[in-house]
Amino acid sequence: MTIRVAVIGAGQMGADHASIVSHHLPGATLSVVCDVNKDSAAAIAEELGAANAADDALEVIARPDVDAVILATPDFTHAPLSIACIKAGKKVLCEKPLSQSPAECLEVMAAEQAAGEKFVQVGFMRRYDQSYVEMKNALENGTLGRALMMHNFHRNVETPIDDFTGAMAITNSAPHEFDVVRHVMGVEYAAIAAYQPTRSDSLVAPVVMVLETTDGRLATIEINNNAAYGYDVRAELVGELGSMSINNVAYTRLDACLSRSTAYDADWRTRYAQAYLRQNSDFLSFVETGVFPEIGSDSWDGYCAAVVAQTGVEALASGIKATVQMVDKPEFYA
Ligand code: ISE
Repeated sequence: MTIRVAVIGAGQMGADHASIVSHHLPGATLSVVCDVNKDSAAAIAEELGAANAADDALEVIARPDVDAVILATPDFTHAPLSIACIKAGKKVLCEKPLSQSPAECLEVMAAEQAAGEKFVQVGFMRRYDQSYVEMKNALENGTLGRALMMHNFHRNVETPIDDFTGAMAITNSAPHEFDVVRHVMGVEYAAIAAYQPTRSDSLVAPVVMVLETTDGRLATIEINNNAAYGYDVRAELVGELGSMSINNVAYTRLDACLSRSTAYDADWRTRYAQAYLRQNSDFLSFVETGVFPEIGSDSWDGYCAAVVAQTGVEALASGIKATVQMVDKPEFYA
């Protein structure tokens, strides 16, 4: 039986997810494209052959011809719409973040626990990128020895929206690293410090964070949303026996005119195209089998990212290292 998928949110990411469902998930059908701007939804639905376009998210979630939902709506809608999916008995792939509010993440967790099963996969797609897969495998097979530190660089060409702030570098961009460092190293965070240099212009300056884990390891994260030169995400995992680095991925090198060069991606959508395919395929399997994907991010992961992001914003504002305070992990998410 084909899985009838509704994509809610017809912006950049919604269009990308709708295209993946339509072209790359053989067991799925793009049933509905929904957006408050119905014209935007209709344009994508027509382009991709979806049967329906709509403008009411709650109505779409309740539709009997919708088996699963992908949420690519504005961040503040993610938690309430995820809860609506849980109550409707529909699995949902929720674009990151689950919420920027830890309290809202706890509400999603409470709804899942009341329903007695997981319904929410959070769209931290970096876990599916081959670079982090290989890094985690190297750690787990003992090649690196015990992990000590992980250094992370996350650079965008320019801020995605005009009124982007240093705090948003922490709440919008850094959650990818907050999640993938936890996933690769198998750690939880105890404290975070955050710093910003001063730019000579009015652009948002980078944010550099140092995170301590509950078991004595460290992570450093640089977020630079105005790197200018290219979309450049790298990392190095340092173990007691060795280290593994993630280089910027370039599938080709140009040798011409007495020079050698490789190109950067313009943004995450092309750099992580394969990771999105893997993530969305895993989500479809989750819908078909009810078995949560082994490397997928669940609502607890969404909560952890929200808590450390909120704490990081506090640390940036105060200039003082802040303690990460989380609820105990429910057995339900063990
Ligand atoms: C954006 O929202 C993403 O999720 C991208 O993966 C990230 O690189 C970018 O910095 C964010 O703004």
